[in-house]
Amino acid sequence: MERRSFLKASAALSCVATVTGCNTSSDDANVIPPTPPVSDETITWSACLVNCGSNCPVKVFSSDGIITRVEADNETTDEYGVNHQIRACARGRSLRQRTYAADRLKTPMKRVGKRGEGKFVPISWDEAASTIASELQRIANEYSNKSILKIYGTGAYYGFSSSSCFNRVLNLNGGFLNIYGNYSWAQQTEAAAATGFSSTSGSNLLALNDSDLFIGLGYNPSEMRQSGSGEGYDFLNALQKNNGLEVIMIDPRYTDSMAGKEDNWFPIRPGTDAALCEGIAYEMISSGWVDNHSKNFLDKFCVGYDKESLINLKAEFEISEDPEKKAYIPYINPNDNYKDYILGEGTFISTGPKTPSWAAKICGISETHIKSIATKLMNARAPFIVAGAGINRHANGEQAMRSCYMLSFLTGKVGQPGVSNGALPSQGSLSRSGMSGLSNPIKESISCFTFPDAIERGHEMTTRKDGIRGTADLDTPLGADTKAIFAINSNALINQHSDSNGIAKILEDETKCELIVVCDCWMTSSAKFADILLPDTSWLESNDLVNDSYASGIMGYLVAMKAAIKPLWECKSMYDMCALIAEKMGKLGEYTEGKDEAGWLTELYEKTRTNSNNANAIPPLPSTYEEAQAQGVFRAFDGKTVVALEDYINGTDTLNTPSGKIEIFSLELAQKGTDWEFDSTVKGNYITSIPMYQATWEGYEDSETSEDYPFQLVGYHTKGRTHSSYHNVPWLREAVEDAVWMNPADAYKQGLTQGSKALIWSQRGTIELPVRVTPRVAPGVLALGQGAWYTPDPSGRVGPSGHIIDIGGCINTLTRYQPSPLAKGNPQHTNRVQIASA
Ligand SMILES: Nc1nc2c(c(=O)[nH]1)N[C@H]1C(S)=C(S)[C@@H](COP(=O)(O)OP(=O)(O)OC[C@H]3O[C@@H](n4cnc5c(=O)[nH]c(N)nc54)[C@H](O)[C@@H]3O)O[C@H]1N2
Ligand SMILES: Nc1nc2c(c(=O)[nH]1)N[C@H]1C(S)=C(S)[C@@H](COP(=O)(O)OP(=O)(O)OC[C@H]3O[C@@H](n4cnc5c(=O)[nH]c(N)nc54)[C@H](O)[C@@H]3O)O[C@H]1N2
Ligand code: SF4
Ligand SMILES: [Mo]
Repeated sequence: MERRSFLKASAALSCVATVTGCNTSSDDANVIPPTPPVSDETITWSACLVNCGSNCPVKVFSSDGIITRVEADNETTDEYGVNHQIRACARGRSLRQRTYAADRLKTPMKRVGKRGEGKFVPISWDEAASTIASELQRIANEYSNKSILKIYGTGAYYGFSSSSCFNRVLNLNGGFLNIYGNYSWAQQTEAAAATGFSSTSGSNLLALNDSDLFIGLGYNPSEMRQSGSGEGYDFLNALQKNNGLEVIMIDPRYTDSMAGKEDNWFPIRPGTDAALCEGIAYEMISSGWVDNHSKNFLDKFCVGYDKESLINLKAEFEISEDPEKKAYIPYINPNDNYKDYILGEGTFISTGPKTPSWAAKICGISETHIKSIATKLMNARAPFIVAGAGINRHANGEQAMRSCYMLSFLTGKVGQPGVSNGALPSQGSLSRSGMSGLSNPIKESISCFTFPDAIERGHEMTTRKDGIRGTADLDTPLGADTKAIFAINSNALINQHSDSNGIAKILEDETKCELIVVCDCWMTSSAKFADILLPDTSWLESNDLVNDSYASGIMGYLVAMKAAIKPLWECKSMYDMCALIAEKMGKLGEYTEGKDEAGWLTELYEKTRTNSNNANAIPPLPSTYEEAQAQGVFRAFDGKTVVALEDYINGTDTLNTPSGKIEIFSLELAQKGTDWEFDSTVKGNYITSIPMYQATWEGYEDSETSEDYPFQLVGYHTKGRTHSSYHNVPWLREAVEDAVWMNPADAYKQGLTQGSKALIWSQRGTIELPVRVTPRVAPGVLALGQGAWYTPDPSGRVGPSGHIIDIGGCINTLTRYQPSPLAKGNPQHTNRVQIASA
């Protein structure tokens, strides 16, 4: 079929004028054009740019302007560690179906119905750009530039043409409110920084070769880092290589990272890892083992293990000339030390000793097992511990991560071969030059998760109450409500944020946020809330230079992407659409700096090519971008073993904490815990200076919700999607079932059978999904892959929560919007729910 006639055919099949009623499921496959003869196929390199931590290259076959098939990288070799293949997972391989999906956004559109209703009419690019430019100017003048917010969005890890394009436009308009943190690691970033390192600075997985014990808490690389060069493959190879390694996994679910590769799986209740770690710590401390084996390490490299260390620190700060150190003195309370807390001594007498029997009642792992984990840890020559980010995405995520980190420090072996510090494993990466987003005159920032508060009461938000950064002092208000939102490759407006029903209600009120611009490729749940919808080109229609992204395991690489096909329909690249907006603002020259997209790419390629970091890692890149596109992929497996905190321990590096040591007692947390204000009606909403198990709202021990909502619901990152991305690909919906996992004992009690439809509800909403009865989930816990698309039943059916049932099965219909105490991050794995047959 010719390209023209294909376009006609697909326009007829899809709903261009209004998208209401567009079906995004089974008949999407019909839109894929028939495969032309193979003989005239051309091959170009592209990449899958979702936020899974990798940017896998893919080979795109096309013919006569139509993509015929997509293959994973099959160049080089599959021998691990020799610049091996970077094979795309099932998602990357389904890109053809995703590119031609019926719900692709085809033209710019403006809303005609109520906000969120999903009724739009097509408009010209000229109208879209003029409206955005004039609205931006109006909102900045009428309110403030701080009223303009670009929310968190990670759907496309483009090289040069991603977030910087919109940043340039917004900065040319006088700036916008910044965001800090992310939905991935908010709590652990703060937890690790307060302790003295970065949350991604663990030993790399090559170091696992020198280890004899691996403990993974909430660590599932086989599912969340699926790239052929990714962390999951590194992990698998490390396990295969090291026969003497014992593997202990702690997770409410029996994950793909286990599947027979573990020696022991201990199913844990969500949100209770800190209790488990304290039970283990009790064994290590009360037996005298720590005193005999690790005391020197704890004294020399850490503060806060015992009272003496804090008395000494206080004395040191008192004689110091450094005003910053002096300022911390009032916050140092030597009674708040870890050892006394664990043993239930000193001021902690009323909290009791944190014995394995105490811990077992909370975390659900038996006393015997807790003792046996402690014994193994004490006996290990080189223990390698990783606390995954599943633990951080909880109401008590900050302190839960700090509690897990403690296990490594108690062994006193951090810095030695084969040992890690509990943080996520370090990864390799190649550098790629990017386009500047220009500078933003606005200095204030909010935690990305708190955008609903910024809409409702931004004017009064402060550091003390809301963790605002960049204001003059703790009580200076932000001073502006959010009036314009840009959701750029983001589904966090509705789908990926918590309490989707709650945020929908806030957004529906046009007097609050006055402008919502969404730039996406598909009609997602967030796109339905746009006032102006901008259709982006997809990756396979793009020229770009990308690197391996931020968590691609030990391999680093560059992909010189080449568009396989022309932009479909009226889609435009972000660079070009932002140029139109800049032109309407009268700032085209400042936006382009005299270059078109190809000109920028040439320049950025040249900078990347001559970057000395890359020059050391890969053979010289070809001199022109066109030549680079012909080769496609440039890879560099860095076989160097990395050991966490090695440089600090051997004295060649310092730490960034106020004490310069690993802070078991965090001075920064002591200060914030005292000075910040917390809503005391929210259970567990406080900050402590030492890691302590925190019972929280909707946690295992929450008696307020346990009767009506007897199950804990934990979300996870499923291989069927990357967040909400790829949800609309029928092949993937067939390959990975969307169902709520339930333990057979629970299913029997609730009268639910395999595959039966169930309603699951919380205080905030109801979803409908099939049940997967499986011993792969702990009793009392339900598990659900996050990212399915929020879809209130068009028939208006109301569920037991009193809300319209979400037939899309989006977990965020159930989650609570309650920023965590320190990071003000997303606690999306903390939920209490009820379930019954639909
Ligand atoms: N309950 C719960 N919620 C969660 C999580 C959880 O574990 N549980 N995880 C959280 C985490 S860790 C994260 S990182 C966030 C992620 O949340 P988001 O950043 O929203 O990520 P995605 O859903 O992958 O993608 C966002 C959007 O990008 C669009 N997109 C994809 N490709 C392109 C493109 O080429 N151009 C444009 N313009 N758009 C494109 C997609 O269609 C999608 O609408 O979700 C968070 N939400
Ligand atoms: N396939 C796929 N891969 C992805 C993504 C995706 O959506 N799909 N998203 C990417 C992104 S942006 C991110 S941030 C990462 C997320 O990566 P992670 O944050 O590591 O992913 P999760 O699946 O949320 O959590 C990991 C494991 O922790 C477990 N867990 C949850 N709560 C607890 C707890 O309280 N205690 C213990 N011990 N375990 C717990 C979960 O069951 C899960 O098996 O994944 C990335 N990779
Ligand atoms: S989803 Fe991740 S692992 Fe899969 S192809 Fe895309 S980048 Fe690679
Ligand atoms: Mo994430």
